[in-house]
Parts: sequence; C-alpha cells; structure tokens
Amino acid sequence: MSDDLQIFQNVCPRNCYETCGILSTVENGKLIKVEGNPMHGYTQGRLCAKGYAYTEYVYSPQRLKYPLRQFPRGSGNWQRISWSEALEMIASKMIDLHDLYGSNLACGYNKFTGNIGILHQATEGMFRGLGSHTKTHGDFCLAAGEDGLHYNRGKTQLRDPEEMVNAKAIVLWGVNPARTAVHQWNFINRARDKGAKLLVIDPLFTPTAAQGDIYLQIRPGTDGLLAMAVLKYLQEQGQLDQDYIEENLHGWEAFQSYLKEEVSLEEASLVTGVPLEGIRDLAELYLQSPCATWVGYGLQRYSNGGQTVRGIDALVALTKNQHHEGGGLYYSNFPKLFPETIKNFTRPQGEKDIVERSLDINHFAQEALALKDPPLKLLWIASHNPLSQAQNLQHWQKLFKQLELIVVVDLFMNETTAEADLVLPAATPFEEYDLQSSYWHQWIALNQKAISPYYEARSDLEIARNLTQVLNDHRPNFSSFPYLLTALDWIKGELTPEALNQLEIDSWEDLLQGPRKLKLDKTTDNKQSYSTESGKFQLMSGDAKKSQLPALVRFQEQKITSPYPLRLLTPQSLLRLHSQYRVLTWLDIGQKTTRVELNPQDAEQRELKEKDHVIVFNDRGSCFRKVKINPYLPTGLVVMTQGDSTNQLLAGQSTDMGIRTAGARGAAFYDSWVEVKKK
Ligand SMILES: Nc1nc2c(c(=O)[nH]1)N[C@H]1C(S)=C(S)[C@@H](COP(=O)(O)OP(=O)(O)OC[C@H]3O[C@@H](n4cnc5c(=O)[nH]c(N)nc54)[C@H](O)[C@@H]3O)O[C@H]1N2
Ligand SMILES: Nc1nc2c(c(=O)[nH]1)N[C@H]1C(S)=C(S)[C@@H](COP(=O)(O)OP(=O)(O)OC[C@H]3O[C@@H](n4cnc5c(=O)[nH]c(N)nc54)[C@H](O)[C@@H]3O)O[C@H]1N2
Ligand code: SF4
Ligand SMILES: [Mo]
Repeated sequence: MSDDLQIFQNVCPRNCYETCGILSTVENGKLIKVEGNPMHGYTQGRLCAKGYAYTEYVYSPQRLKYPLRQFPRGSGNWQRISWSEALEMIASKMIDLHDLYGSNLACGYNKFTGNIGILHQATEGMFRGLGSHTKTHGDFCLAAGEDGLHYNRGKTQLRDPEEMVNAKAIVLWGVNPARTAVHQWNFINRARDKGAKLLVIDPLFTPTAAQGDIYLQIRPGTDGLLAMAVLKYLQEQGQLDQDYIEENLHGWEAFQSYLKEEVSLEEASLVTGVPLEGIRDLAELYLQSPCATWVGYGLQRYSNGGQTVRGIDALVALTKNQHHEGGGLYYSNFPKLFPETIKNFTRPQGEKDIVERSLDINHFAQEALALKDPPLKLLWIASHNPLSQAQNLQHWQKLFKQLELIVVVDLFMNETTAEADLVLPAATPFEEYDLQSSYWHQWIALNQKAISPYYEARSDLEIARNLTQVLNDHRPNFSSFPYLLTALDWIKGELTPEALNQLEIDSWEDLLQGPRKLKLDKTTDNKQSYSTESGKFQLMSGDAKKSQLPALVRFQEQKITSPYPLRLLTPQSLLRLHSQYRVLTWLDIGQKTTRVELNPQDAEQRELKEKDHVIVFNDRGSCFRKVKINPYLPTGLVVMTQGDSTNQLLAGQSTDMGIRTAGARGAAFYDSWVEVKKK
C-alpha cells in the first residue's frame, strides 16, 4: 500500500436498524472508497446502496460549504458569512434574550435522528450548559411499542437479532427488512436454509412479503385482533399450556374470558381481512418452536399501536416461544451501557432554579406556540428536517413566524433550511470522531476521523464547543458546557470500567482494532424474567390502568371519524433514509415521489387511469401527483412516499402509548385520510 493510502474505520450513523461498520480508504486526504467492515459481526462486510454512495455524499456539489445567512427569511437571498460572524450573531441574540427574560428559556432546540452517534448529543449538552432552556423529547417511531412492552414485561431487552438463525419459523409482523434492515436477511436466510418457514403480515405486498412462504394481507390497524384470533384458535385446539401459563403469566383468567366471550374467528377474519386459513397457518407456526416474531414499526403508526404490540407480545409469551434460542420477540435493543455524559454532564454546584421546558417532538410546533413567559424566540434545529418529515406542518409555519432567530445545522439545503435565518454546515461521519451503538444489533464501534472537514463544515460537537466559547467570552460562565473537552475526551469518558468490561477491552484504543459485541447477559435473556409488579408477564397491567389505558391485553378497535375515504400510507423507501440522500445521482428514484398508488377499483370509481394527474387532498392540504395503479393494493388505501410535500396531508394524530418510556405518545402517521380527484 502506498504511503498516502490509509484505511479508517467508520460507522454509518443513520437512524437505521443496521448501523453498519465501514472501512474507508483515503488517498492524499480524499475519501476514495467505502466498503463494509468485515470485522463487524452483524453487518459482516456489507453496506446498503446508501452506504456505498458515501463517496458521492461527502463530495456532493450540493453540500453546504460555509455558514449562510438568509435575509429576509424565506427570500432565497443567501449570503456567505464567516463562522465568527455566525457565532457572534447567535451569541448576541442569546444574551439579549437572556437579559430580556432573565433566563435562557426563550432559546430552544428541536433535534431528531439525522445522525444518532453519541457525540451528536453535543447539541443537547450545549443547551444543558445554558441552564434553563426549552428542549424536545419523545419519539416518532417506537414510543408506542416500547410502552406496550413495558406494560407486559417491564423491560424491552429482547432477542439479539443474530439469534434468528436458530428459529424454525419466522413471523415478520409490520416490518419490511427488504427495505429497512437489509442485513437481517443474512440471518433470516440462514434459518430458511435449515428449513425455517417465513410468514409476512403487511397490508402492502412489499418486497419482504414477496419473499414469504405465506403472506397475510391484513387491514391496517387490525393486527391486535389477528393476534387474539390466533390465541383463540390455539386455546380451542387445547394447545395452550395451562400450568405454564398460570406460573408465568398474570391475568390469565380475565384474558381467557375475554377470548371466550368477545373474540370470534369469523368476525376477526372479516375485520382483519385475513382468511380463516391464514389464521390457522399463523397459529401453526407458533407451535413450531422456536418461532421468532419480529414486530416492526409499521403497525405502531396507529392510534392503537401500543395495544397492538401488547397483543402480539402476548401471543409470543403464551406460546412459550421465548424459552428456546432463536424464538421469542425481536423488537429493539437499546444498549444501556453508556452514561452519555455529553448530554448529562454534572452542572456546576450553585446553579439552581433551573427550568427545562420540554416539548413533545410530535406536537412541537403547537406546544411551542403555546409557550408564554417567555415565548420561544430562538430555535436551533439539528439532525431533523421537520418541514419535510414531521406532522402538523401548518403549526410549524406559524411557529416560524414568531421566532426571532432560526438556526439550522445540516449538510444540505432542504425544506427546513429554506425557512432559516442561519444555516451552519455540518460534517459527515468521515470528518469527525464518534462512538456508535445500534438499537437493533449488539455491536459497538468507533467512528474515526478519516478526512478533514469539507470546506468549512464542522461537527455538531465542534459547533457546540465554538458557540459556548463565544458565549463565555462575552459573559463569563454564561454556559457550563465543558467546551474544552475534545471528541476523544468524551469518547474516553463513555468507556467506563463497566463498559470496557462488557466490551471485553482495556481501553478505547482497542476499538481501533474493530467493532466489539456486547457481552449479553444470557441468564436474564434466556429466562426472560419480567420486571413487572407481579414478577410475571402481565396480560393484566395495573400500571397501564393507572395510565388510563386498557389494563387487559385485548384488541383496541380504531374509531375512524375522518370524512375522507382513503387511508394514506407513507412507508420508508429503499434508497432514502427519510428525507436524506435525495440529492445523490447514484440513488435517483426517478418519478416515485410524484406518484400516488391506488387500487384498480378505487381508481375506477374515481374514473382515474394510470398516469392521470390528480390532486390528493384533505382539510389540511393538497398535493399534485400522478396515478399509479397497483393491483396488489387493498381497496381503501393509497400509498405515497413520505416527506417532500406529502406530510402536509397527515392528520397529526398520536399513538395510544409512549408517555411511560419516551415521555410522549408516538406519531400515528397512518391515521391520515385523503381523497383523490382528477386535476
Ligand atoms: N431504506 C430505509 N431504511 C430505513 C429507513 C428509511 O427511511 N429507509 N428508516 C429507518 C427508521 S427511522 C425506521 S423507524 C425503520 C422502520 O422500519 P420498519 O420497522 O420496517 O417499519 P416501516 O417501514 O415503517 O413499516 C414496515 C411495514 O409495516 C407495514 N404496515 C403499515 N401498517 C401496518 C399494519 O397496520 N399492520 C401491519 N402488519 N403492517 C403494517 C408497512 O406497509 C411496511 O411495509 O426503518 C429504518 N430503516
Ligand atoms: N409521512 C411520514 N412521515 C414520517 C414517517 C412516515 O412513516 N411517514 N416516518 C418518520 C420516522 S420513522 C422518522 S425516524 C422521522 C425522521 O425524521 P428526520 O429525523 O427529520 O429524518 P432525516 O430526513 O433522516 O434527517 C434529518 C436531517 O438530518 C440531517 N443530518 C444528517 N446528519 C447530520 C449531522 O451529523 N448533523 C446535523 N446537524 N444534521 C444532520 C440530514 O441531512 C437531514 O436533513 O420521519 C418521520 N416521518
Ligand atoms: S443506511 Fe443503514 S443499511 Fe445502509 S449503510 Fe447505513 S446503516 Fe447500513
Ligand atoms: Mo423512525
């Protein structure tokens, strides 16, 4: 290898199941190649197409090079400014607001998951350093299910996805790994090579569904009833082990009478759209222990999402599948290993009367508009493109009018930067150090700085350090964020003795040798011990009741009140990560974003043909699209890609659960209804 060719370890930091390990080749300071890191035991040397496109991403001519100021806001009149001008502008506004209101509460941030690296929590840390401030909490995707599992089990440390190879049957329930978790196929296919059957439950005939031995096309939001019907069938067949159930599950009596009295197989088949034969097929799989059930996020995007997850989880528990390696519930696995001091650092003694006003990410704009004493005046947006991806966009427009300074940190221009006063250019993962864990697999990896930042881009941590320094130069001790600490200082701090022990390494430098897998606590994992009030799996949860939710696991029917007839589904796309990667020519998805997919019958009723220009509308907004007739789509459903202008049609609904674990309910994105008519 020539002297000027170097290999670095990186990690793809997207909000994606996979968190892939990358090997980056750098020649004369330029990233020339990325490939999967074979030392990463889960991703095993592979990336997805988005990952392989990083060399285009890093050097895209569309990348932001310098801090930019837009005046007047929304005019498109951008002016390049220096970092010191930008930081001065922000610091002087923060200090003015502080002097006016007596605290930093008028300053707030809204951040989501553009980059989920631990050091990207520098944004939260920077605001923590200001003492009182306004912040964000909650989660769009998994809040409902996390709560559901909490009520059932008291914890969500579940199966390691690598164990799926040992399953004899695999049920993919509301998850589409052919698009959203491509490397899991390695484990699914290895199980299938040994004879495992694959069953997919989805209202859409997805590429994942196409791989199934059995596909059940379910009506949206009715999965809870399907789970109940399967249990009813198993009970009628005498296939549920009474002794086991009495010993390990709490609330059986009430649940059993619910099954007997309120669940009918024929009615369940009508409501779910799954034929009786499909209910029986599914039940048979649960008897082929170990049966693996992967509950995805698709079925949580409804007002009954949490209760649905409870119901499916009960099916898993009642059929004893989790006791066999490979069986049981696969959902998410957040490692609770790192102290995340960058956002939780200890504040100096003497700082008191601190108020943190926290707003729900799903209703951020409405809640921000309602704030008084003081109102929100400065908003910092990072790792989030709310004007494309959030709900309630009309409230966002209103909020932006009220704000005196909008700062967006991003790598590219998008719907949100278009409305900002200042845009600060962020670094790519190749230009900064970071530490990465996954919410799915169990591998931890170091992300190395492989190249110098592109033009004047800076990492979110660097920006936090720089702004803190400017603030403190103006007003000593204005912020307590430890701005002298470097990225490597923070990383060393995360690797506590306990973390080093769990990773079986001696120091952070050992991570330079490659990613490490967490030692799993096999004893608790295999026993699946429950940390609930009763110490058992709870079919009946007092905690849920206290939160004014149904105590009993059961099907929660959705009450549909919308006057619009078509339910709008807006799933994830293979070559995009939400609103990211749109500008890359290597990942061009052609006309897909301009389409609305309709079932032939729904199209005919509206006298619509393939490629007709239409308006998709409801009381919230309207979008122009072209018709794509999809014969595999059930009636009453339309499909559009998410983001761009689609999200203005969302109804802004919340899921039933989420408060317990995420502090707020999740987003019921798919409880949105529209009509389609010819333009
Ligand atoms: N390529 C790519 N990968 C991604 C992402 C991306 O944007 N692009 N996003 C990442 C993020 S942030 C997330 S949250 C995950 C989400 O990844 P997944 O967990 O796979 O969830 P979704 O893609 O939202 O939905 C999965 C499937 O659920 C189906 N579904 C919708 N409603 C229902 C229902 O009522 N019942 C059932 N049974 N199924 C239903 C949808 O049609 C979809 O096919 O993906 C991550 N991975
Ligand atoms: N209609 C509809 N809407 C949805 C969904 C749906 O199913 N349907 N799914 C939802 C889901 S599951 C999710 S998770 C959300 C995702 O919502 P967002 O988090 O907004 O999604 P992204 O578009 O991935 O990323 C946000 C921005 O972060 C920027 N970014 C990337 N890296 C960095 C960095 O290092 N620093 C900074 N400062 N910025 C960076 C990206 O360029 C991008 O502009 O969308 C939700 N929206
Ligand atoms: S987007 Fe997901 S699958 Fe693709 S490279 Fe990144 S982490 Fe891997
Ligand atoms: Mo998500």
